[in-house]
Amino acid sequence: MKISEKVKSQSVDPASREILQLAADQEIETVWNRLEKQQPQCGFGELGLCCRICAMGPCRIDPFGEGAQKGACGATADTIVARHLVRMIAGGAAAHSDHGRRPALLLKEIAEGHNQDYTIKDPKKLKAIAGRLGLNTENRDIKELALEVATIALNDFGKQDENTLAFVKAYAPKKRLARWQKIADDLSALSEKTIGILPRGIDREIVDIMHRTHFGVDHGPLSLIAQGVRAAIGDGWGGSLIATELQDVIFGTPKIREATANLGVLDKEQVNIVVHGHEPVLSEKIVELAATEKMQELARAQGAKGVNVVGMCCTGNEILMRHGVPIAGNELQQELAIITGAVELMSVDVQCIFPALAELSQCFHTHFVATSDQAAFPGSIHIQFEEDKANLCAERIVTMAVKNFINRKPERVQIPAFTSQAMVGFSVEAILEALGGTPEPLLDAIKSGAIKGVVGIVGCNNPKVTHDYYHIELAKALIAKDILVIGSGCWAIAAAKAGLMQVETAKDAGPGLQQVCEALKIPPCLHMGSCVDCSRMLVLAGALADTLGVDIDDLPLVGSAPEWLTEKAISIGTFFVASGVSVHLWPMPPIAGGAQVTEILTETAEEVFGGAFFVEEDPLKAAEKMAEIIAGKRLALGL
Ligand code: CUV
Ligand code: SF4
Repeated sequence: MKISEKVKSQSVDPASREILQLAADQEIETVWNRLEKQQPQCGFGELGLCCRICAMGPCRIDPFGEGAQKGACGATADTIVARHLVRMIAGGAAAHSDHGRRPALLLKEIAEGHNQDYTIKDPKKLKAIAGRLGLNTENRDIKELALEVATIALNDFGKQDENTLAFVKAYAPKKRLARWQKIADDLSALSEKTIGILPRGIDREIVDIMHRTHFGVDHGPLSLIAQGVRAAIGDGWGGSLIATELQDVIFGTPKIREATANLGVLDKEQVNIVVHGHEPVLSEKIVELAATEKMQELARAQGAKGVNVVGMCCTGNEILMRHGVPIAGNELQQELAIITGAVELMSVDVQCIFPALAELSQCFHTHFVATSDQAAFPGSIHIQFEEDKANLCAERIVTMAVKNFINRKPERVQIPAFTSQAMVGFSVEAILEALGGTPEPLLDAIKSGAIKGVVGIVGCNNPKVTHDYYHIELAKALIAKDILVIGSGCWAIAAAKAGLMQVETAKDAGPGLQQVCEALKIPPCLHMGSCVDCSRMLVLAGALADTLGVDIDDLPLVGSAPEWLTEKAISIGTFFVASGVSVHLWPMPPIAGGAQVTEILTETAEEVFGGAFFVEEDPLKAAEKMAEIIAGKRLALGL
């Protein structure tokens, strides 16, 4: 198939290119076409200079200094930019944390015997969490312990006292906790206004943002950003971490395993079900039910060879990490999967799901099934998921997919013949196990310089930039510099598809990293999971810091979101920076209209937290800059 230059500029992924070309030839609309129709996009919005917070607005600030320099209420450019930014953090923290609430509620239901469809698959992890929280774990009934852990987690969401979240206290390194308190004290003294950094309640910090960004409340850029940081810490070390930890308890902690990635995992001869979204609660059940003899038999009765469940985006990452379920693609491949004509059913829950999928699926035989009470998609089929009837719901969905097989139009089926093998499942527990039980070997490799440092890459695709190009080029440039790359979300899927998660890829790493990878039989890029699993990276960083007796910002670590798109990515970037890890972003976030906000994020943050944001388009230059940051940290550590 001949691929046009235009399609080549849209994606570097060969499977995606094939389907994009097919879509172009058949005039099937995708996100790229719709984004094109949005051009030129609003310059005020791009700079963050548009405010719609009250009905005197929308107000805009003239970035050239000629027209209006204040909103009708008198809000300055920096106020408007900061308010908008922290509302993005609130959105991201809310999405992650509300996700975390689910496994917390489910664990409570299981512990109390109210849910028979789920069990506690990893009691060892439950004990480890309970131990961190300071609970007595000796000779305890597992359900009793589960109830205590779930109660503490749920309390962290809704508690009203001024104390720091129990999970933050239990997981963040001691030095960082003390630092956050000191930062709050210093900033309060400096501004003569109380400023808090340590989160009190996961939900509360998000509500606090919505309150203080309401018309006529907080107008101080620093004060606003500090609250953004507080909510982001409540996300990373709170909501996201609770999601990860309790999902591990209920579904099992990921172990290292082999899996397959890219659209080629769709099977011409089987019923294909794509699970897309974020929460594993239902997708786990779909995987389980699809594998039953009853469903496989039903599939054979329809003329299919069986039922093939594959993942997409972060719910895909969840079942990939825990069961090695193949992953069909990342965010920009959600439409492409349907355009292959081989998907009988796509089941979605929450987050990162294009509403366009409803109309698109109607052009094919695909059933597009929404399942969450929080997420409606006009034009979809809604099958309401309820946790206490999980098996029934999953069976309904799988049956519906199987029965749809006869409606497939073979002449419309085009499955790209591209797949890659990937070694996945690098939870902190799995990494430590690969290292022989302690972080010492990794620290030794860092000390000796075999590994110069670690970069965590996260997040998203964005059709404003060539799909997967930044993810892959950045990772390749880093491993060549002996920098170990870890990561999650859509980056991890991009890396898996590009073959970067194979032990053999170590040959493309620098000599030091190559040797370490070959000795440990691990790839130079490690898949740590979904977006909420960014908390795994925090936990790993905390373990390294505590073992060395230093703070996280002393370590040679950098973060990046090179194709970021969602508000969640902004929250992730913020909790990395707050934890002392500098973060690279591309594309440019909507802050350039606020000089003071930009300075706080790119300079002041460095002094305060030991990490700051930086923006760079060129992945090679970004890798250079990361290597510089790492070299600086190594020097300061005396390495
Ligand atoms: Ni949660 S948040 S586009 S699926 S990583 Fe992918 Fe990952 Fe960003 Fe969404
Ligand atoms: Fe305009 Fe102020 Fe209202 Fe924003 S809050 S829309 S700047 S008047």
